[in-house]
Formats: sequence, structure tokens, C-alpha cells
Amino acid sequence: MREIAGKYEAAGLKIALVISRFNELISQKLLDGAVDCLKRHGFADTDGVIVWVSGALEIPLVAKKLAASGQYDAVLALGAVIQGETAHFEVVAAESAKGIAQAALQTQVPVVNGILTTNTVEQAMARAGVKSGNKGFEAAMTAIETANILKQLK
Ligand code: INI
Repeated sequence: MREIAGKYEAAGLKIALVISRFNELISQKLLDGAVDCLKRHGFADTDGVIVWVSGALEIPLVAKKLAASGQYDAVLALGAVIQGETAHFEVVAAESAKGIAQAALQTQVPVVNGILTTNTVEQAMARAGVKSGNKGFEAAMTAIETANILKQLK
């Protein structure tokens, strides 16, 4: 049986990153991890764009616009939604995730969810590269892999 697997090769891919300024310290670390990942897999700086938005709730619209532009093989959403910060944590977490999934399905372009949802700032820091792993790096791996899968399915 034929098997299809996405390569972790980012040379020639066009990728847009959408990133939330809310909890900027953490977002910046996620961005550092994502860019590190892309570069280490052959991505050319000139093939990408980074768009900063106010918060996670603004990510889906901008991600969808970028995905629908036809200019990108994948869009990578980065940010941090932290429970302690607000009572509407659950709304922000759920709506941003839902919007990102819809943007991907509606445009048929991978829109990868690299938004952390944690109970505390400490947990968010740990997952943004301070302790073990960086979710930005992992999400960038997923963006590369999924973009390459879709290229093979064309
Ligand atoms: N946005 C985030 O990216 N992370 C959060 O933790 C957060 N909290 O906690 O409120 C957050 N809220 C702002 C929201 O995304 C919108 O920017 C705002 O509601 C305006 O639409």
C-alpha cells in the first residue's frame, strides 16, 4: 500500500506566523522556538512573514486571511492563554482554537495551533522553552510536516 508522510524539509516552503502580543514574553519565546525550527529545516527568511496581533482572539481572522491569500503553504499561530489572567480564559482558549481549526478547513491550508493554554504563567514558561521543550518549535515542525503532506495530496 502507498504511504504518504510529510518530510521535515522547509526549503522552498512559504510560511506565515501570526502571534499574539498578550503575554508577550511567552509569545516571544514561542516565536524564537518556531523560527529556530524553521531555519534548522532549511527555511529561507525571505519566504516568511510574522504578523503580530493583540490577543489570541484576533488570531483566527488574520490567520484565515493569510491562508486564503494563496501565498503560503502553512500558517502558524502562536500565543499563550493563561487561566490566572482573566475570567474569560475559557472563552479565549476555546474560541481561538475553534477559529484556527475553521480557518484551516475553510481555506484548505494548514493553520497550526501553537497557542499554549495553561493554568499558570510558570506552566506557560516551562512549555515555551524555559524548562522542557518549546511548543513554538513543535508547532513549526507540524506546520512543515503538514505543508509537505498537502503538497503530495495535490
Ligand atoms: N489573549 C491572549 O492571547 N491570552 C490571554 O491569556 C488572554 N486573556 O487571558 O484574556 C487574552 N485575552 C485578549 C483576547 O485575546 C482579545 O485580544 C481581546 O478580548 C480583544 O478582542
